[in-house]
Amino acid sequence: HAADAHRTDLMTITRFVLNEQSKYPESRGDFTILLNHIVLGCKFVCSSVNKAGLAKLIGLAGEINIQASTCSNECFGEEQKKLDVLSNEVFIKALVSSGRTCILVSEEDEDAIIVEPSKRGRYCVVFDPLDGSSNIDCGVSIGTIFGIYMVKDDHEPTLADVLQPGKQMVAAGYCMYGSSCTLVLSTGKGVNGFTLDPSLGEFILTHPDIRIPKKGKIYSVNEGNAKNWDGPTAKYVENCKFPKDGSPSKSLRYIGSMVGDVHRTLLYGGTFMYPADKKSPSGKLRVLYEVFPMSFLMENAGGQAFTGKQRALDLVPTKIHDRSPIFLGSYDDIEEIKALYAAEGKKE
Ligand code: P6P
Repeated sequence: HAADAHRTDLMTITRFVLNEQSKYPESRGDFTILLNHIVLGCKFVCSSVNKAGLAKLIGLAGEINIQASTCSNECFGEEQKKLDVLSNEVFIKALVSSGRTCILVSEEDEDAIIVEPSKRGRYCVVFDPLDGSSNIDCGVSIGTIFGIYMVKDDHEPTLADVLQPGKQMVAAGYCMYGSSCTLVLSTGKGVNGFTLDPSLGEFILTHPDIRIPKKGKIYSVNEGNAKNWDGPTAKYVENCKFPKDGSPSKSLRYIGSMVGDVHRTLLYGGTFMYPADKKSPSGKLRVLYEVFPMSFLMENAGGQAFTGKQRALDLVPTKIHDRSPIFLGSYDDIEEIKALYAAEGKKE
């Protein structure tokens, strides 16, 4: 009954990672415990995001949570926390309580969080708890993005432990809150996608061994910044619209939510770009918890990630909220972009 196997042989994300980790005899299950706490955070955010629309509808989200007069006093004045603030608190609490982290960097917090000694472990987690949250009200997919570094020993944690090139990450992933809740993860050996089955409260393997098409028919960039682009970016986008070799034009798809744009690029192929421009010479996206995790996934799916100057994962961040330009996606498409930048470099 092979056809029924998937119905009875439930490959949950925990089981999947346990299987992967069991290949390392020295593994003590710490990573699996850490991941389970990240998964808990994602389940919470998924349920809150789904309710946010409803809460907005019945007038709860974002305003003072005024209950019917029958409600006792403590209901009045309860401010509905913004979803990204709430998500951040949930992830920080989940990660600290895992007892497997020593440093946390969140898009929501100016400073890194050094975990108290009694709760410390060997992992540093960098994350954006709710990337694209400005899109919640219009129902566009948003997501949590995370990257994981491992420290070698239990020295007093410092920022140096997280100001590491992305190639040092041991794992990275995102959870997309859209029509379904999909968690895409890589631990350095390929990329796998899991979809939350709300009836089970489990993430089930639905996209085993994701491989990005070698070449794509889609480009994804905010064309509204075109007047500020540098030469190579402008040339690449021009080639997408008016191919010199007479091939069909590419389609433009851009929803302005990185997780949604990257997830489509990973599954369908093509490129996602947030280039540098005259206004923002380092681009807009953050190195640690947007550029590195998505670049890590792309390379593990057979794609590439380029900053305009170098392989994205080779970048060494100097500050925890550094930004970088990013071009990521299908291997051959990124090769074209690299060639345009190389040709520009030769002119200078
Ligand atoms: P722009 C969302 O605010 C975000 O950080 C990413 O999720 C998204 O890719 C990007 O900014 C969109 O930026 O300038 O095109 O609106």
